[in-house]
Amino acid sequence: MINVIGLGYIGLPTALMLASHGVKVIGTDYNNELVATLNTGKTTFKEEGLDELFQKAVNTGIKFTTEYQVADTYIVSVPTPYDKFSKKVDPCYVIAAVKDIMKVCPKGATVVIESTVSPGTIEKYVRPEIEAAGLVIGVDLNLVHAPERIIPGNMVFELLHNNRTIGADNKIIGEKIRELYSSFCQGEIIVTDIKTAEMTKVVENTFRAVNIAFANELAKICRHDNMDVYEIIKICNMHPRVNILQPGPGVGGHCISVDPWFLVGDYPSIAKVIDESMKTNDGMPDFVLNRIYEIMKEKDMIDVTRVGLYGLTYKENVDDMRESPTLQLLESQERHLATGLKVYDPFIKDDVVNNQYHDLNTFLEAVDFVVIMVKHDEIKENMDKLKAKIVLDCHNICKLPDVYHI
Ligand code: SAJ
Repeated sequence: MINVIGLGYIGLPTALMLASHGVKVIGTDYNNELVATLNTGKTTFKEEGLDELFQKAVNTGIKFTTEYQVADTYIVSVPTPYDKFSKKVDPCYVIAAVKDIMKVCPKGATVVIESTVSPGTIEKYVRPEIEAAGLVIGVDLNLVHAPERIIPGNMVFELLHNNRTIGADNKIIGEKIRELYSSFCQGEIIVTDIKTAEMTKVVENTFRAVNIAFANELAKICRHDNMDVYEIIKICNMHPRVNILQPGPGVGGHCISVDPWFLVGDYPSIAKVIDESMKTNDGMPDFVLNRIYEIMKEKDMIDVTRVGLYGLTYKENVDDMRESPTLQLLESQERHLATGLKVYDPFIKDDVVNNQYHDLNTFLEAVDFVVIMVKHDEIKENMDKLKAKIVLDCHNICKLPDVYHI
């Protein structure tokens, strides 16, 4: 039996995937409300194919609870935030989960940590907890790190098809966990050691962060000297060895905007490119805010309440707002003691910010200037409604004439 600890964006789909492939699974989360929702038969976030997967898993007997279970394998998918000052990973949730597991687990159980951690975290923080409890690692309890790679927006497909990495202390346990993931994973599964697995995960997200930062920096250079960054990237990408990503209003989500900081925190005197890249990405919401003021000035517009931000989520077609560039921009606006920007996102039904709208048409009636912060399909399908507006398109998706870009 597998006990999946933490039923968030990664733990829930993983638990459902295992259960729907015939593995006996119980999902545990300390959040009563979340567990109650799952037990009423509803998923807790939107993701293509998740509801169908949920139904399948429920039919094959998955259970959800707030209690830790007696199981032979535990999969830990809890958040790993970073400390805003030191930039280092904060492993408190992982440690708490391992401590709770040790209260119930039988001798010889395996703990698989899926949460993203910086290289050495398991060595530095998790092993000592287990040893302090008087358990011998490799005898009483086995440790494995199996970082996930699925992308929000395409999670179910990627869970099935991505290659995976398993880090383990010894081959036998590594192979055992590889077999568990093979129950659903059609990709290649590599077994390595724990520290290598920790590093690969952080490096993958850092690679993307640095590449996005490069695109964002190009956008700034091009803005400074009035060049078309999109045309330039398009042409450069026709070179056989160049593949530049797209600039945008900032980098959000709980991975790419967080994980690279772990390396800066742990290796501050070495990780210079990464540090600068993260600062470049983090500066984008402010850059957009400046663009808004510049364009308002150009258009002799003085009423900021006639400006609307389209999109609140961290990227297109998901309902996840964590570290979203729009939220960062609104925060920055407040720091400048200016407020009044209107906001709308089709994926956010609750009121989460001031001046938030819940219907596209009403939102558009209330503003003259629209800033496309997120390229949801909805706005792509309704571009003609922006015809009479001033538009700042942060994603280069609007083909109307006289559109502004970052
Ligand atoms: N973004 C850009 N320009 C681009 C691509 C993305 O500005 O060209 C922005 C997005 O708008 C978004 C942010 O970057 O705000 C991150 O989005 P994303 O789609 O690049 O990635 P995530 O954070 O949704 O998922 C990433 C993925 N990692 C990699 O692609 C290396 C995913 O595979 C990981 O599983 C996930 O992080 C994770 O959980 O670690």
